Amino acid sequence: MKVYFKLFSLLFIVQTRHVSAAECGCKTFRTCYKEMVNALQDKDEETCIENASVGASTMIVYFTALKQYCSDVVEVINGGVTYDGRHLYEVIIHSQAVGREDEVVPVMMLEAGQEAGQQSVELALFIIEQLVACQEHNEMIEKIRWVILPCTNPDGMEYSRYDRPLWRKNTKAAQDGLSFGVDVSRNFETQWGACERVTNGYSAVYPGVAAVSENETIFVKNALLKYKKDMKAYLSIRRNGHAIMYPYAYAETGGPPQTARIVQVAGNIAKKINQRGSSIQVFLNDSIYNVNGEARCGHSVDYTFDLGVPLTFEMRVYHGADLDIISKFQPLPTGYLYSLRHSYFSGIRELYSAVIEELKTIKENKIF
Ligand SMILES: *[C@@H]1O[C@H](CO)[C@@H](O)[C@H](O)[C@H]1NC(C)=O
Ligand SMILES: *[C@@H]1O[C@H](CO)[C@@H](O)[C@H](O)[C@H]1NC(C)=O
Ligand SMILES: CC(=O)N[C@H]1CO[C@H](CO)[C@@H](O)[C@@H]1O
Repeated sequence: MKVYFKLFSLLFIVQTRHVSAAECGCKTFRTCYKEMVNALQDKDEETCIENASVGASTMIVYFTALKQYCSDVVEVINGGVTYDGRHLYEVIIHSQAVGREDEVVPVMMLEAGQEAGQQSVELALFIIEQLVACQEHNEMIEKIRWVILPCTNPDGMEYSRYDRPLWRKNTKAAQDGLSFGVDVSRNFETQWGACERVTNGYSAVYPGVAAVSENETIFVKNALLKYKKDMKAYLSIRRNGHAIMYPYAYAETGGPPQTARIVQVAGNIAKKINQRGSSIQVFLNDSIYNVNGEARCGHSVDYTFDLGVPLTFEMRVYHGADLDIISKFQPLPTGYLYSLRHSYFSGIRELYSAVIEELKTIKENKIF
């Protein structure tokens, strides 16, 4: 059995320095977060998550600290275990509005890292930081219960981090003991068998022996089923690209009425991200099928859409290989990744606004 545990000290050692609120990109720190940052700093740990090198042990340190200091607004659940024994985390962020304890709180789920790599996981951790650390986003966590699955393929992430940057599967050994890895992003049950069958376990897009055969898939599916009743939006964040994409992945979309709304919201998100004008490329909005130019089966966004969640998207972030090529020819502007990260967060805020707007419309229609 292959074991890819490499527990280096992954958090950079930094010199003790005074942390001002602006440092983690917040206008005002929440009190619990300020205390947490000061405590981490005393232990010479990196204090803003976006400065740390993202790995499985970064998450252990970060979530342990969040649980200890900010349990009023954050809950962290170990929702499963991977083949190599890594935790699959579910992070729930919500602040109870005083006097409204009985209200049903709508859920937005963000999920990252199915296709390995660190970039999407890094963005998910940054979003967690923004929601928990920044007082100015308080309304976002009062009105919505955020369920964030920040790293849904940690074995693949660690393997891609050290050995094979382009690796995109998990690392589970096949029955024959020779090949290993299943493409989690093609392992969901919606249309799992409808694409041309890949049976070669060495293929980078091997979808597994059956739908939902992987612990990672089971973990995401269980979370979706647990929250689907109140879930208004689902976003699957992946590396390699710069786009917001809507269903279907396995076929060109027809015109069910919800789809018009999805297309509209995707356009609004793209507009927000493009408005920041920070990117070297245009942030695209289109269907998953159109962007890929071919069918992708067993996709979690299609699965979630078919569960009845009204707004479901795949979001591609940080350009991937494109950025490597571009940066060979021209130096990236300073602070490029910083502003990109913040522009992606403005896209998340746009999705939040769309959900809130929809809830208002529903309420008004009930009254009249
Ligand atoms: C899958 O998860 C279960 C329980 O969470 C665990 O007991 C089992 O070892 C995991 N399977 C693999 C292949 O790691
Ligand atoms: C969204 O995508 C369509 C084409 O798919 C494009 O015409 C439109 O300009 C895009 N919207 C934004 C805001 O980028
Ligand atoms: C030490 C270091 O690199 N700190 C940076 C951490 O990230 C923030 C932005 O989120 C920067 O402002 C800091 O300079």
